[in-house]
Amino acid sequence: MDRNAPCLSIILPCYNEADNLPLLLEGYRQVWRDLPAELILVDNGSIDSTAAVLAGELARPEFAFARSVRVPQNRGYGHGILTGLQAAAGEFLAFSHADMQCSPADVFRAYDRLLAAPNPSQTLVKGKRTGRDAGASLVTNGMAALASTVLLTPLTDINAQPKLFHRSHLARLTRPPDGFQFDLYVLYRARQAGLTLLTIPVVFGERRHGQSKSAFNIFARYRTIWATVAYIFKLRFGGAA
Ligand SMILES: Nc1nc2c(ncn2[C@@H]2O[C@H](COP(=O)(O)OP(=O)(O)O)[C@@H](O)[C@H]2O)c(=O)[nH]1
Ligand SMILES: [Mg+2]
Repeated sequence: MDRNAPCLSIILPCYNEADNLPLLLEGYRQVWRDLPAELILVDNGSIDSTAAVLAGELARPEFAFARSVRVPQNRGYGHGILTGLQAAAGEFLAFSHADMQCSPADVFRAYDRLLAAPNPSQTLVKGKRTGRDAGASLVTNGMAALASTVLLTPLTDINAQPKLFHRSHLARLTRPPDGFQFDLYVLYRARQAGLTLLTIPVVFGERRHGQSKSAFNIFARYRTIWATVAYIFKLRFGGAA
């Protein structure tokens, strides 16, 4: 690998997150390390002012560690992350969320954990949420239990962020789903390949601006849950892997 290539690329998919972007960049700037690393903000076909805000913020010298890629038309969360991963130059690749629910420091904590592992290139580090209310934990644990049972491999807190792995894992993502099931697919492929999965505890805060697109009301939440249940069975029995 090129000696000047970044050791770490952090991908944040952004869909209509214009109001969060200045806070997000400032959050990353505060914890940024003296490493050859890059932050890639994926404008995932946003229809708010994300493109203009990104252009303005990324022109500022203090955010020189960051760049953006744009998906012209939104195809879903997973497709946005994949676009960022494919544009990344880092030896290790991380992704997380852009709505300020996840602490920027978590990515670097995950990186420390990965480098301390016996075989970092065969390891995936993921967040595991703590301190959540009982209802949210029930859904998360139920989904993880179902996925673990149907897919015959242990999985926990599938949608916690961040996720971090060696770039060689990208080649295993041969049939990535476009939507919110992307996280499950990344973890399942890691299990299939025999990677070691390690977790770090993380706390998810409240979204700072805007609203969740996957769970903005009870119907959206159930739709997302149902789509994920269907996807779990498709992964196991329908050749979706
Ligand atoms: N819903 C949705 N979120 C996207 C998409 N592309 C990127 N994202 C980002 O994915 C992250 C999580 O989305 P969010 O709606 O907050 O989902 P939740 O946190 O699971 O309720 C945010 O940073 C979004 O900006 C997309 O196509 N749809
Ligand atoms: Mg969110």
